[in-house]
Amino acid sequence: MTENFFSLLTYAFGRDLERPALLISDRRDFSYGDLDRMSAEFAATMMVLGVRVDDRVLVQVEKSPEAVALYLGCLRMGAVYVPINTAYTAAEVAYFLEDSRPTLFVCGVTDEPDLEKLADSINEATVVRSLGVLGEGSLIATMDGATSFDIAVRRSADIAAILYTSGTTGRSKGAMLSHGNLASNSVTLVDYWSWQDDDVLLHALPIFHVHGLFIAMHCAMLKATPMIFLNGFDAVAVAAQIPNATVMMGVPTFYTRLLARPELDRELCRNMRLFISGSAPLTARTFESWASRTGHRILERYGMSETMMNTSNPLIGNRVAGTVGFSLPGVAARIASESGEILESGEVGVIEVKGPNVFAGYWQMPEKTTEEFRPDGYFITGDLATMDTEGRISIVGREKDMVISGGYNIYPKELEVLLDEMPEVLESAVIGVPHPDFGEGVVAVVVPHTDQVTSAAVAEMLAGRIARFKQPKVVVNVAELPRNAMGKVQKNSLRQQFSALFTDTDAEETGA
Ligand code: MLC
Ligand code: AMP
Repeated sequence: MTENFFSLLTYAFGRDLERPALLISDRRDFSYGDLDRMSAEFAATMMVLGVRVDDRVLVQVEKSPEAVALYLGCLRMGAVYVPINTAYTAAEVAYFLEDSRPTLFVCGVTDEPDLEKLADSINEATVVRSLGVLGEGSLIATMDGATSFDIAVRRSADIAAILYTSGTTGRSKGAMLSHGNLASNSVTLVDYWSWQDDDVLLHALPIFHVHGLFIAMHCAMLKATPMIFLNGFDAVAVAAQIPNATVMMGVPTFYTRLLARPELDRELCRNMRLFISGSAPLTARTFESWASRTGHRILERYGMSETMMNTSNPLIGNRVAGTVGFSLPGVAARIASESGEILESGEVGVIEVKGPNVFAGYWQMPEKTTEEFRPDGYFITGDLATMDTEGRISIVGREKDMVISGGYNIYPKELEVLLDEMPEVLESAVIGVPHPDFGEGVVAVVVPHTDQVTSAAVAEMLAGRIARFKQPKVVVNVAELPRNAMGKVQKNSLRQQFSALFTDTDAEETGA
């Protein structure tokens, strides 16, 4: 018997292959039978291209039914799916090619020739194909029409996907998620959120992170229920689809942007059963405004690439603003000090988790993996939290130096290294401060050698080197960076100093 996660999915699809899976406004609907057939076709095609069990397939493609089927095809044939953000530049892609050593790299249509050269310079053995319907020689154009493909035998511990999550020292780490991880977390969530046979999921998230790829899609797929599949988040389009849906999952920015829409009210949400938020903190203000406008209390949950979901507010029972609820069934969570001492309820410490959802380790980084696990198997998340006497968890901060902007993680170190290379910069510190749209906005605080460092100069230096969403929204010049007695930059003090930068409209860009 196989423990391939895909066999659980096909079992669900098989109950009615005619059921709509993906509802797309400008294309035909795709049924679960279509996804099943297309995944077999992709698997057969990848096999011809040389992909074998355990080989990595690096994927940087726009959201589409074909992209979903490609993911399923990888599961089906036992290849390891490695999705990356479509906003990454070629310079960033080079790292993922180098690190994951894929047998196949599937990219967008337009960038194929450039990326083929890039891949070739890194590893000649990597085959590059665009996914596109258009490109000659694209993956779809070379499909051989196979409609069946035996599901590869996989054990629960075998790796199904690698999700890159940036490292605090700049190098991205690939979190290896097993078939067992995917299966346990999705089965738990379908049950915990009581997924219904007649649920319709409003899906406007990207599908290269765990939120959109695993949490949202797996819940819908395990019950073979439809997804309204939107390519990107547009508040007008999402609001227009709310009456057709029963569940929505989103990052807090989705909710704040929807609150700005005048049509958002109880009537618009009349068919909704559940609004779920995660990937970044949902403020109590957004929670309360949403409740009063729509009558729905948003269910906040907490997770990460390494673990998928760890905790959730209850479906039935009190959803408390500013908390992420209780550890999910089968997941153990505790709050510990830096040295690993387990703390009393109410004390602030790092959340540590253990369970069948917790990843197998970082791809080719055994030391890093060992560092982030306790000897008794708990994974150290790096998130600071308290737990009350009932087990309810509230996240209060992060031990890791990381900014979460619109649900994307940005690692200051990655930017600081580049800023410090600028001849006009003496030193820099990158921080996140409250931002009305993105939750946190990236600010580069720089100490110039002589002349002020302008936003334009920073933008020019970063162009093509890192994705635009990571780039500072504001550059601030200061005479010196605050340091403690050990000489370490005090980012808390900078965060405090510039806390009103995006909320105070009179703030000057370089006027610190
Ligand atoms: C886009 N931009 C951002 C940004 N997204 N800037 C900062 N932070 C972001 N998150 C910038 C672009 O670079 C561009 O800048 C401009 O905004 C317009 O780009 P866009 O693509 O049109 O933006 P928009 O569609 O408005 O995107 C915003 C968003 C999107 C919030 C809808 O970022 C998004 O879908 N976020 C979800 C991320 C997510 O899925 N996270 C899950 C991680 S999993 P310029 O300068 O070029 O104009 C995880 C685990 C868990 O964390 O628990 O779930
Ligand atoms: P990623 O590495 O992209 O998977 O991001 C995971 C990180 O997102 C976690 O470690 C948390 O810091 C953050 N996160 C996810 N959900 C929440 C939440 N509900 N509240 C606060 N932070 C969250």
